[in-house]
Amino acid sequence: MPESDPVTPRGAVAAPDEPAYKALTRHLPEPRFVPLPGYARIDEARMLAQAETFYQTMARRRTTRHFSTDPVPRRLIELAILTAGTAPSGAHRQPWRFVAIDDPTLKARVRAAAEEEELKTYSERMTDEWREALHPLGTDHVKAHLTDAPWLVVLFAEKYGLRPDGSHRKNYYVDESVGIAAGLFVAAIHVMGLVTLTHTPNPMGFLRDALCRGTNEKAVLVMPVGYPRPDAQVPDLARLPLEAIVQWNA
Ligand code: IYR
Repeated sequence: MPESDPVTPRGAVAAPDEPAYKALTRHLPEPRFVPLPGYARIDEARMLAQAETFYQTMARRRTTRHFSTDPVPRRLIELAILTAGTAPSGAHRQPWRFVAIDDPTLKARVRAAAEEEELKTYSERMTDEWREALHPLGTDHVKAHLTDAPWLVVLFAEKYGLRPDGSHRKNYYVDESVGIAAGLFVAAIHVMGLVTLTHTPNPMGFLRDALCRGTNEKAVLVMPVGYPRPDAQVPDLARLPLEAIVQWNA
């Protein structure tokens, strides 16, 4: 049904130029639309100024492994998770779930399990090429940040939903959706003046058990969140310039 013709009743005979698949959703309720909320154009000078400021802010984001143990209010974690939850997602399934941990015993359990897996990864699972690629980043199996940081936020991907009768409800573009949510989480943490690190323990299975999540979920990232330590360091890295990451037209 063309957008410009909102009065045509559903179930009406499709126009001859309408694709046949349109008939397949005729039994479904009419989708509800509302006016785009809270949008007001801003002038170009302000757009430029805001875009420049946001870029400069994000360009200062760095990943450090050196976290302070200073506490962080729970509301800040809630706001970062709410921000992550604004991500677009396949069929609006919102297939992200966050487990926020500040219980020191649980943090210690996650750290111990992660380190056990990472020791095997760094010693046995990684190829020499991979180990060499990571060498400049100074990573190893010791994950002190998992207990130093006041919060651990574990991001799970909901691979499929579960209906009350136990049947599976398909989710779509889960990796893409969860990846976008993770990016927004990282940005939110940064603009609030905190730091996080996207830790990817491998394999991740232990997190589902330790955090009592369902088999329809898969842990994707463990993100310690906190203040950087006053002596925090980062590897000496540079980001690619614009011309290396963009092509304008063909
Ligand atoms: N998951 C391991 C190893 C690791 C892998 C990559 I690729 C990194 O960019 C960083 C670390 C770990 O978290 O240590």
